[in-house]
Amino acid sequence: MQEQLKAIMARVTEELKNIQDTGALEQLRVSVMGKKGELTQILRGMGSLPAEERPAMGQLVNQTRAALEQAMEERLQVLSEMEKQKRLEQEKIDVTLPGKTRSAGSLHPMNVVLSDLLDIFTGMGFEVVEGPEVEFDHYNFELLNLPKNHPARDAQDTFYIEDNIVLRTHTSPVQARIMTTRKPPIRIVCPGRVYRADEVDATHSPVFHQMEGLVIDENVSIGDLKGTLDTFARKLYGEGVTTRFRPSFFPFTEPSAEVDVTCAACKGKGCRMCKGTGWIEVLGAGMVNPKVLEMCGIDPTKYSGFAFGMGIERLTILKYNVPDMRYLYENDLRFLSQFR
Ligand code: 2U9
Repeated sequence: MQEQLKAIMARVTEELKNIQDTGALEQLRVSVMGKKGELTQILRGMGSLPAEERPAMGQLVNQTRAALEQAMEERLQVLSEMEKQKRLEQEKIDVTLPGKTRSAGSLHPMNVVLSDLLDIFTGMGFEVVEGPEVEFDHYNFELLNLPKNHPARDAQDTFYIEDNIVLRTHTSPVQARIMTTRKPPIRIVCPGRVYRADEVDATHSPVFHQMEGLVIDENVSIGDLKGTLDTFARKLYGEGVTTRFRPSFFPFTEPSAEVDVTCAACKGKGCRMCKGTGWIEVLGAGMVNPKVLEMCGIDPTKYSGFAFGMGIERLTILKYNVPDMRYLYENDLRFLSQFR
């Protein structure tokens, strides 16, 4: 038994030198000192020794056990430290490396313009209303005094879904819907997508965006229209900017005007932007045609109103000096990232 103990001690001492990781060390410990380990077996076998030999033998087993435990503990310290160093080496982070920059997005230029417009008009007490893009002929044309056979209803300009259903050609049907369902006073702006069967070029697209406005109340005059649009022009382009009305025609307004705003680039002196005139056309407007009021169920002897409309693409192109409308639709980051 003594020989056995010596042999175990010698063998384990030798094995410990070669062990390179804590997992293997634990395996060795279990094989020697675990429940079924060699040393444990020897301790169990002591029962078969003569009683007088047992104390000395017991002491020897315990000494061997203590010596092995110490040797293993020392090796464990060394291996743990080695493993820790290796882990630290692997997990090393170079804190001087540049970080990953997150690229922030930005509003599309037309959304910048739209939110400016909404700020200006809600600031003047207008409510924002939206409506369907697929619209009945009745709201898109009929109620707006565009009877059957009117040239603007020509299939060249309008996308028909069915005989009496179209893709709206303006946001005016949203106002018509409100007029048929509410009583004055009405003070609304209606932004949204509209559709016309146009060829794509630098200034046209079959899908574009408008914002129209409508005010109806007792005693609304063309002076109120002029004051509202002057305020709008000043808020959009700055103090000193004003509007100029030129006579025009729309079936839904009478009288009607094309509205110019002082050229923001030259403050009215005349430049390339305004082709030397000092004015830029940005709006259409007029007093709501009494026929339209009547068709929408509003008494034209009691109420009057004004309406106006503008193209958001056109306003955006003018604000940022964009040479071609198609840039607004192509989502090319080289274009869009200029508006951060
Ligand atoms: C109702 C009554 C009247 C809306 C109006 C314009 C003048 C106008 C154009 C501007 C450029 C369209 O995008 S554009 O091509 N719009 O000139 N729009 S008055 O008048 C209305 C609307 C609804 C019930």
